[in-house]
Amino acid sequence: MKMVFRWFGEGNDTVTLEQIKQIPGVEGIVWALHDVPAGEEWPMDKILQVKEAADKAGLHMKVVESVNIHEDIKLGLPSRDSYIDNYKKTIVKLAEVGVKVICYNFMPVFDWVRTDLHKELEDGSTALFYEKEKVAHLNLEEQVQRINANPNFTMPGWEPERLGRLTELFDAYRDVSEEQLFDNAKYFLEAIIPFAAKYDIRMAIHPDDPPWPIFGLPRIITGQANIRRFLGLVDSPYNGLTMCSGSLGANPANDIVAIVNEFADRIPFAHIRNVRVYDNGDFIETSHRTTDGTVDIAGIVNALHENDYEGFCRPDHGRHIWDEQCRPGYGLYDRALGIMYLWGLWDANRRKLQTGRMGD
Ligand code: DNO
Repeated sequence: MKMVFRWFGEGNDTVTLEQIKQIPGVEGIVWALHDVPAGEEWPMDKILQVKEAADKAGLHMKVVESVNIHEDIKLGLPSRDSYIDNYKKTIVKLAEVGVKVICYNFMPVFDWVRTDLHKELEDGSTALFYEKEKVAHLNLEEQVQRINANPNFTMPGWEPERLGRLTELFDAYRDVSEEQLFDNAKYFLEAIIPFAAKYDIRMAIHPDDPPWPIFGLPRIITGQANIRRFLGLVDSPYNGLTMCSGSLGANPANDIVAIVNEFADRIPFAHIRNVRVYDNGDFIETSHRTTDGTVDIAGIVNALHENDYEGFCRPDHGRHIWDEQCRPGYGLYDRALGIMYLWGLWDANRRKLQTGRMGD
């Protein structure tokens, strides 16, 4: 398991590369050019700026999250070919700086969705929260304004230019079924996977978050059967999965240990975090510790270890603790604690394997 840490870039993150470097076992950053709109080719000079900063800090940049997919590709419009061409051009440049994994998603219009970015937990910390009932009545314009209220931070998936076209996008998706979304994904994968293979970059689809349709938009990366179908659309090790325990775990019907066991050799990247799911379907993001949420984090790490997992791993969203002012879900403190918990589980497994006795 190779530990990495998400970094949103100079001036776009409260966490510094120097701080990341001091978290035990972290070898690289998970990065992206967040100011390049989906569908555009990434400029090499900006990629090189990140490289220079990462090199200076002694961190690698092998994992990109995300190269976002233009809506026309997801909608299957004729213009998709030019956006696919741009995607390929970006792949070529990323290969040049040593990128090995591209995490991306195939969610129509929105990336992750929450109703509250700072919901208070019993211990006084705050965390991202999803209230099922509220989503049914959410005023999208208000939510967009709230998310974009801090002009210093762009939130991935909620970029102003994408959200400026909300009505138009909803109209475009009105007649797109899940089946069509799968067809459109296949078209994209057939064009991209052989190309990514040539450049030795593994594509890693991120599950939908939450893993069910919202706002009447279709969502397909929701659970084990659909993941199997997606990975089978183009059956190649380069068509991989970002195993995100928090996204999949929002639906308690998802058996994530089983997902890890079935797709282990197709998982180049893992996002590990916990959520507590309530009886009414609401969920809140908790600390990474297994007993704090409803996701079996220990079981997931055990399963990764049993499968000799050699891919990349990052802690995912953390709570906001110790008065940290940071991007929602992406502070330093709780994610660093999460990493130490993941290392604890991992090392205990390793020791158990070496000695046959846990704790020796
Ligand atoms: C949430 C992230 C997602 C992820 C994208 C991948 O914090 O895990 O935004 O980066 O869905 O494209």
